[in-house]
Amino acid sequence: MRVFIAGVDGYLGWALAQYLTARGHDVAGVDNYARRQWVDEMGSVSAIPIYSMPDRLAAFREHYGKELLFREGDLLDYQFLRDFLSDFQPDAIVHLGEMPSAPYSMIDQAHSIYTHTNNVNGSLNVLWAMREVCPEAHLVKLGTMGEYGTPNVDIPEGFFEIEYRGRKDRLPFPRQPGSFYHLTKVHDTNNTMFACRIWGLSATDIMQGVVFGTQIDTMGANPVLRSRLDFDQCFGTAINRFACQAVIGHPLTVYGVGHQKRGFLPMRDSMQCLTIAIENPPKAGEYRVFNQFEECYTVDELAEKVREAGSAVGLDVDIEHFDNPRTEKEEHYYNPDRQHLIDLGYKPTHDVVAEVKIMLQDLLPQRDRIMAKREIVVPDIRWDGTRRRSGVISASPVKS
Ligand code: NAD
Ligand code: USQ
Repeated sequence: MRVFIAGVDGYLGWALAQYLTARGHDVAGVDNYARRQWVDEMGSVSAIPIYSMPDRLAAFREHYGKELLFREGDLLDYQFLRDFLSDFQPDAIVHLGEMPSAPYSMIDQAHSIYTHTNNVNGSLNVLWAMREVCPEAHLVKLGTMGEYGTPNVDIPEGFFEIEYRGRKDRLPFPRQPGSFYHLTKVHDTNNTMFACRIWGLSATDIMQGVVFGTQIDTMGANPVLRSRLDFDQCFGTAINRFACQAVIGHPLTVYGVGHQKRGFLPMRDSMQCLTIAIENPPKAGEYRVFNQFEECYTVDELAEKVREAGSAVGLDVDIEHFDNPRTEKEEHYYNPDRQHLIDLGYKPTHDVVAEVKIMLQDLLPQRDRIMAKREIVVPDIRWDGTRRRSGVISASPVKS
């Protein structure tokens, strides 16, 4: 298949380009390198060193014996996007090209407006360009499990049957997101669903959980083929941050009581699931939703798993609870479905500790690089719009 990846220089995009190419697909991609600038703005670096796109493309060609057709550009530049899609004529478009951080979107007015402009308008451009130049293509749109929030009932995959005042319907499940970033994904969902309904486009809206991991098998040993891995308060996600904290001997920063539950999945499962969606497209005009995660865990449980993986590689890992910079429920019910991908053949990894051990082994050689940024590990971006660095509220008892 001909697959177009928006956001191909990113954490998931660079890995997906390789995974799909290794499976025999032809890949093209676009990126404006915004992620590199955001992390720089946070005063941080990728823990795994990343190379320039020309270097990445050369290593890609050598390793896979195939070109990755790349153009630098912005999804907000409609003409550029439409021309690229028109030239490439994709069978599938994987849209990963958005600003992905909840804390970044909460910094201040300017960052929340930027997040909305970039994400909602960029996604609208993708929909309009598809309609104009490749209406038969299948859009695989990255949404987030965070669109649903944490309701006190089970979470279905996008839609649910409801009976109200004696009448029944199948309606979109209510969205109660927890940040301006997560809200952009809800707006994208509505726009995508609408475009499918009125223009007959086909889309899979992926409600993905939090991804972790440093590598997928196809990357091999060449460092230029590695994806980035961030640990700052905005662009480091929970397990990735914990793994980096573990290698520098910083206590793992569990926010609040640590009972917040989320769906998590290793990067290799994310690649497997996205590929399943691409290779099993919906019917023409269909809009479908897949919940995509391996399993649900509390943040506390994950910190314990990182501690367990750490002790297996000789690291003594402490866990501390910090006052929560976010406004979120710390005790709640959480039971989302994820049956659609399982029905299509997804085999969840089910071994978080083994995956974290691989991460720690990859990250240990980067200890000095991470240590140099030690002072930015504890968060200071708060959901009330102020800046105050979180303090320790309690330490977890050390397990013997
Ligand atoms: P990322 O920031 O590493 O990747 C996004 C890429 O898109 C970056 O390289 C960035 O430069 C590019 N980009 C952003 N705006 C652009 C624009 N206007 N024009 C061109 N390029 C642009 O993020 P990621 O972790 O790889 O996530 C990819 C997608 O998956 C995002 O939409 C994110 O919201 C979603 N997602 C990620 C996770 C996760 O845990 N990583 C979980 C659920 C959903
Ligand atoms: N958390 C900690 N300590 C940390 C970092 C996070 O306890 O050091 C907690 C947070 O309070 C939150 C949970 O861990 O309860 C997850 O936080 P996160 O930063 O790992 O994930 P989140 O902000 O939800 O965002 C990430 C990605 C985003 C994606 C989302 C999927 O950055 O792109 O959409 O995961 S989901 O969580 O399902 O919405």
